[in-house]
Amino acid sequence: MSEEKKHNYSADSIQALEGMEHVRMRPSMYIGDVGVRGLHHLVYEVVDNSIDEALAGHCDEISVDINEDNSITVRDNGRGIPVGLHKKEGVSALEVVMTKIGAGGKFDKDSYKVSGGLHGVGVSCVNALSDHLKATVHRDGKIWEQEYERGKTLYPVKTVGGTDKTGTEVTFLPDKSIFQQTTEYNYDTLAARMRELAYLNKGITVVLTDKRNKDDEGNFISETFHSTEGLSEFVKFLDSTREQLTSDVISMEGEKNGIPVEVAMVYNTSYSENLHSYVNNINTHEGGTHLSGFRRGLTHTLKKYADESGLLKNVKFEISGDDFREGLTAIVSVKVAEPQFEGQTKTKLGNREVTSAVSQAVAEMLNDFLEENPNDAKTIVQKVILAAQARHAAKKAREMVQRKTVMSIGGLPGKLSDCSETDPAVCEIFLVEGDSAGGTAKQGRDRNFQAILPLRGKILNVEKAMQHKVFENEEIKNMFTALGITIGTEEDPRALNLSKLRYHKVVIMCDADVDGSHIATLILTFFFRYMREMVEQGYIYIATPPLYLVKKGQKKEYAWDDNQRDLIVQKMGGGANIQRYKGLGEMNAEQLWDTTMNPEFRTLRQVTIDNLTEADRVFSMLMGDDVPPRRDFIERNAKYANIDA
Ligand code: 0RA
Repeated sequence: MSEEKKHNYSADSIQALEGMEHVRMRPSMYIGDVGVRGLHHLVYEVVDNSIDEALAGHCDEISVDINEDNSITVRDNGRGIPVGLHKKEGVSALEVVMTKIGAGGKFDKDSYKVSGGLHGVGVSCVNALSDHLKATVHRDGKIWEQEYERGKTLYPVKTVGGTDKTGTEVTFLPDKSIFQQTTEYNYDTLAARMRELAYLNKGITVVLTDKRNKDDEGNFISETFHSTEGLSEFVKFLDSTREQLTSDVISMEGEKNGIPVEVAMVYNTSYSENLHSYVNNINTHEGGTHLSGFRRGLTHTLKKYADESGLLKNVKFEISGDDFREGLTAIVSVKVAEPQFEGQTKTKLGNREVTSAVSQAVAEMLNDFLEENPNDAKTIVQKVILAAQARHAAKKAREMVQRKTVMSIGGLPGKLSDCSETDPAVCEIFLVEGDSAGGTAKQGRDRNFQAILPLRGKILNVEKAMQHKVFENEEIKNMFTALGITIGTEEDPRALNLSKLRYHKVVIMCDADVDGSHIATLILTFFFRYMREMVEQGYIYIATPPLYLVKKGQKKEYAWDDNQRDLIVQKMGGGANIQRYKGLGEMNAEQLWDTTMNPEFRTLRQVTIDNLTEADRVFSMLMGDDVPPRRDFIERNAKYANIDA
C-alpha cells in the first residue's frame, strides 16, 4: 500500500469498517485473542445470552453440544429471540441481534444485562467470526430460521414449521481463517466453565455433550451441571480434597444498597488462601472493590469477635489481615449494572460503591454465624492465632531470602550456572531436575543467554507446608535469588517484586516420565502459590524432551510419542534401532541441545492459567492429602501437565 493510500485509509475507512467488518479485521479487540482462549470465548458469549434469559426468569435449561465438526450448538428454553420487525433497522429483530455489533438484548428495556462475556460483545461478534452460523427460534407457535456466512445474512428470516415450545438455538462453526492456531474445542475447558456457571446461577441446568466422542456404552460423552445451593456448593466442590475445619459452609445471599451480593466461605486445614471473585459471572482474577469489601468485612468482624471473646488475652504478637484468610476458601459474586473493569487484563472491578455493600453483607453473615456457632468460632480464632504466629516466623525467613538477593555480587546461588547476557528479555533459565541432568544441560546450553539451576530431587510440596518452611527451603531460596525476585512492597508485604527479574523465560526441564511430571507439578505448584504473577505474565515454560531416539546407520531422528516413533521406524525401513530415554540423564549434551534447548527446534509449552478457580482445585487435589481423587485424575490425564494450569 502506498503512503498516500494509507492516509486515505485512516481518514475515511474507519467508519465503513465499523461493525461486523471491523470485528473480522480486529478480532482480538472483541474477544481477547484468536488462540485457544478466543475460540472458547465464542461459546461463552453465546451461552451468556441464554444465562441472561434465565436470570430474567424465562429459561431454566441450556444445552451446549460440541458437534462432530467442532461446530457448537447452544440451545435454551427461553422466550426465543424476538423475530418481529425492528422498526429502526427495518428487518427482523433476530437479524439485528445477529448482525449489529452491540445490539445484544438492549432493545428489551425490562431486562438489564447482568451476565455477558468478558468483553460483553454479543452474539453478533460470534457470527462475524464464524464460517457459518444458523439461528433457530421457537416462538409464537412457529419455528423461525436464518443463516449467515462470516456474518453476512444468507436469506431473510423465514418460518420452517410449527412448534408448541419456545426457545433459541444457535449453531456456529468458527472461521479457520481467523482462528488459525486451532478450531478444536477442549471438552474440559468448556466443562469447567459450564460447571462454574451452574454454581454461580443456581437452579439453571446446563448440559454439555461432546458428539465427537462416545463412552464404552456407545453414548456421547455428556455431563449435566446443576446446583440447588449455588455458591455454598461451589465452595464445597473446590474444597472437596481439603479437610474442612468447621462443620458448615458460611454463606449469605441478598441485596445491599441495590447490589445483589452472594458470598460463601469455609476454613480448611491448609495454609493457602483461596479467594475467588465474580462480577456478572465473570471471574475477576485481579479482584477489585468487591474483594476489598470482602476482606474488610471479614477482618473487622473476626477481629472484633476475637477481641471481645477474650481469646486473644495471651497473644503477644500483632494479628494482620492475612492471618484471617489462611486456610480460607471463599467466593464472592456480585451483579453490577454498569461494571467498570480495570487492570492489566480488565478483570479488576473498579466501582467504588461495591466495597461497602459487600463488606456490610459479609459482616452481617459472619456475625450471625459466630453467634450461632460458638465452637466453630473458637476453632476459627485459634486457627487465626496460629497463622499469625507462623507469619512472624515466615517474615524472618523471608528477610533472609531478601538479604541474600540484595547482595548481588557473590550473592547468586553456587549451583547456578549463569549466562553472560544481562538483558532479562533475552535471558532464559532452565530449572533442571537433579545434579547430573543439570551437568548435561550446563554443557549443552548456549551460555550467552541460557542459565542452568539444578534442583535437587523432589522439591518441597508447598501445598502442604507452612509459609516459613517454604521460605526456609534451600531450593526455593535458590530460585528466588537466581531469579532476582524479592517479596514485599510498602503496600503489600507479600507482593512480588519482579522489577529485578533476571530472566524472561523460566523453563522447567524434567524427565519425560511419571516422576518427572510429579516434580514438574511440584515446581508449578510453587509458582502458582508463591509466584503467581510470573505465571500470569507468561514467564513460565515447560520443556518437552523427546521420548525416543530412532537410529539407522548415520540417520537419527527423535520422537515425542509412540505414534511419531512408529512413523519414523516405518520411514527408515527395517533394522532401525530404538532407544527409549528414561530420563534427561540418558541424553548427552548435544542431544539435549538439539531436541530440548535449541530455540530453533525445541517446543516450549507456555504455562497459562485458563481458569484460575479450576487450577486452584486441581493443584490442591494433586498436591493434597487425599490420594484417590489424585490417582483418578492422573489416570484420566496421563499427561496432566497439559491441563493448562
Ligand atoms: C430480548 C428480548 C426477548 C428475548 C431475548 C432478548 C432473548 C435473547 C436470547 C439469546 C439467547 N437466548 C435468548 N433468549 C431470549 C424477549 C422479549 C419478549 O418476549 O417479550
